[in-house]
Amino acid sequence: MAESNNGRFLRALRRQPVDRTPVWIMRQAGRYLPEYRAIREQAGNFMALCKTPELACEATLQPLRRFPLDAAILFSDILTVPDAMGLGLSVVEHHGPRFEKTVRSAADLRRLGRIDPCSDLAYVLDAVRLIKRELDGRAPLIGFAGSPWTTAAYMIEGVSGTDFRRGKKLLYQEPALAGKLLRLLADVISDYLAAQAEAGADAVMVFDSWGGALSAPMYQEFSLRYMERVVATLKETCPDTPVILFTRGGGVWLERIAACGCAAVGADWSVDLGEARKRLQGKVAIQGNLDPAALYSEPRIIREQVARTLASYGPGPGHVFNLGHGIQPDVEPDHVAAMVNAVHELSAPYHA
Ligand code: 1CP
Repeated sequence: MAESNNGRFLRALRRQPVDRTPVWIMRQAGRYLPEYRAIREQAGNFMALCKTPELACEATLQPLRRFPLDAAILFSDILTVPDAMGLGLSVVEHHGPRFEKTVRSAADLRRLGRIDPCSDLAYVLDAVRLIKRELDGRAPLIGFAGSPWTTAAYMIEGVSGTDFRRGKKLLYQEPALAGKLLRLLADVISDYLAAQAEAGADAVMVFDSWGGALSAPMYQEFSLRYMERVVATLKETCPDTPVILFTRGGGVWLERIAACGCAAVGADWSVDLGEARKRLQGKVAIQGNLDPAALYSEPRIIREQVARTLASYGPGPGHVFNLGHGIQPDVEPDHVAAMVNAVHELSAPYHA
């Protein structure tokens, strides 16, 4: 019997048998959808969209109305955390996110403190509760946050579109200060993810989008170590909520990431899923990893690319299909439909 779209994703994260490989898309809500552009305009700006639970709920549900996705992801941003810590975020069209204040010195750090997500990020938790009510069990909901390092990198830099030179410089020049900031963020992010789980998120994902910018020892010391702390805390506060860790550019470190105690690791497009599966020996589920650029090709080719990705993982449970990173804003929605349908149609034999 076909499973409901509700069970497949969570079962796959637990490496339990499924009827088809579940699929969702990083950044599935967003600018490639005309209906997203419409509500963004209605909200006036990106932060207003995030801070209005009804609109955040609508943005979350939009991709699920178009495509038979196996999970919804909360519409929000990783940068709401530093915003709530007082840095003042704005997202300017065509320029990306920007903070009014940055954190580059001990004095800057002293001005920051632990926040209470239940009050300081209440709008996110209200959105989670509203989305859960609207989903009404049709699909599970993924909550998320940035990793401590990725969040810190934006707080130090203040703007995006850089190579995070300032953040990396701080790690080398003032490792103790960086450590204090990362410890604070690990605590804040643990509280925040636990609050999302408490409000109804069925799984949580940590986006370490800039972990791959670090050298191997720096990654261990300044990124992985603090993600490990987040996972360990969540194991105590919400032991039934699976955690997905995704380091973009982290393919070489998959074993170490998996050893953190997470349920699943995200793989970017540079990873061969079959090899990753051998390396990880069934200890965790794997999420990924079609190249987002593959969605620029015509639907026939997209189907072939999906077939290849499924074949590289091979038969059996433990795979959550996704892109290797976020979807690009200029992708045709029809091409997304071709990918999602191909995953459902072509994956059944791998679970027979
Ligand atoms: O409408 C707009 O112009 C704003 C574009 C936008 C969107 C749609 C931003 C600003 N954030 C989002 C939503 C978002 N961000 C989601 C929504 C849920 C979904 O996936 O559907 C999620 C999960 C994120 C997470 C996020 N924000 C990450 C981690 C994932 C990744 O792509 O690596 C990062 C790095 C950010 C920062 C950020 N926020 C926005 C932009 C354009 C960026 C990237 C900036 C950069 O390139 O450095």
